[in-house]
Amino acid sequence: MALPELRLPRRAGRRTNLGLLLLLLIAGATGVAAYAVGTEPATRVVVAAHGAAGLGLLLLVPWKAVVVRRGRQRPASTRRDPGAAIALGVVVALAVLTGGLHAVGVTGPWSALGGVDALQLHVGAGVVSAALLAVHVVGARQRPRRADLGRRELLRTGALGVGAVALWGGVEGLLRLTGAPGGRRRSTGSHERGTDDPSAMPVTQWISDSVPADPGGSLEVVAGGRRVRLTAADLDRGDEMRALLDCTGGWYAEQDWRGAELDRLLSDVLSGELPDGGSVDVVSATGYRRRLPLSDARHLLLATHVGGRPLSAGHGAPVRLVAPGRRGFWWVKWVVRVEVVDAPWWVQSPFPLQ
Ligand code: HEM
Ligand SMILES: Nc1nc2c(c(=O)[nH]1)N[C@H]1C(S)=C(S)[C@@H](COP(=O)(O)O)O[C@H]1N2
Ligand SMILES: [Mo]
Repeated sequence: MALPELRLPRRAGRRTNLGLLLLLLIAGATGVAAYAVGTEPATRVVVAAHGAAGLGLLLLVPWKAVVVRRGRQRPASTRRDPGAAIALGVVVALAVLTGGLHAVGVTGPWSALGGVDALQLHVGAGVVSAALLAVHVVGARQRPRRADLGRRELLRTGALGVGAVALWGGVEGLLRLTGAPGGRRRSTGSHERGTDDPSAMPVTQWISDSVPADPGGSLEVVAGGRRVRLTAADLDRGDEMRALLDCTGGWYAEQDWRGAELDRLLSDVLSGELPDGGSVDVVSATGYRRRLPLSDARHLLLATHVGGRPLSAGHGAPVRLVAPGRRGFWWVKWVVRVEVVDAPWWVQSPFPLQ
């Protein structure tokens, strides 16, 4: 590498490492948060912070190179086994590379890599790097010190933050100026795929779910001690909603959906007002399920049609949930049961498990 003359004082190495640690922790936290939020401006803020933290790592590469070289000059007996450290460097570099590729618009999927795309590699690298980072930090000699929170250190940290945000802003500006596909992506980072053309919209499963052979032909609604069975024809009430599906896999599409508004459906079943609190469980034929606050029911649709035609099997026939403002994993497909429950919506796994 360059910088052969540069002889850093001991504390500089420590500062570099703490800066890298801070950026990695922010990247990991905002990466996960980016999947939990679905509406502006939260998506914009979280995704911008994520991009800045990830790109900010690049600013520290020249210094880290010196720290690494100095470590190699130490007597072998005082050195740590570098295996985990090298692996960490490789997966973090892979995360930055694949995140950048997705952002620019080089998204894959690549058949040579078994059909995985840039964002799948990216999230995989992010998760593996979290595990390796834990090993690396536990084995490190460095412990927190009072001086880490001194005025000088805070100023330096602030300068790193400003540099990181400026780098992210520069990349975003360049994508727009050059007309790269990435310049047109949503605030979540997703690229448009198949708006107003459901057959061009990807069919995606969350982790391990698959299109059921027999999704059943009816829906069970359970509320207020009643149990009602409805057919897809009963659900085609002509309620319409234009809504945008934004998959955490990095694509989005806006469609005209048609079916039954959930709150009206539930008040029919209850023959009256919905309770004030509580939640609604939306359960798929496959067992996949999500719990949403009942107060959202007014904005939710049980859709039987999209773009004026019945849903295809892949897109959730005979009925699927449409949940505007929520990421794709909330849009339960092949719905067989809708049940009003007392438990709060957050009593569930934050992300589906299948
Ligand atoms: C080591 C941890 C990680 C690093 C260093 C990292 C770094 C990055 C970088 C550099 C970008 C490109 C940003 C841009 O050019 O604007 C990016 C994008 C992205 N990352 Fe990560 N990331 C990490 C972990 C994660 C995790 C765990 C998730 C999700 C669970 C995630 C989700 C995303 C998404 C959705 C994008 C696209 C955002 C956009 O297009 O602006 N990342 N990441
Ligand atoms: N039953 C079930 N519903 C599901 C999923 C799933 O795996 N199983 N995946 C969700 C995810 S992650 C997304 S992005 C959307 C994708 O909808 P589409 O396949 O119609 O594009 O469905 C959601 N509904
Ligand atoms: Mo998704």
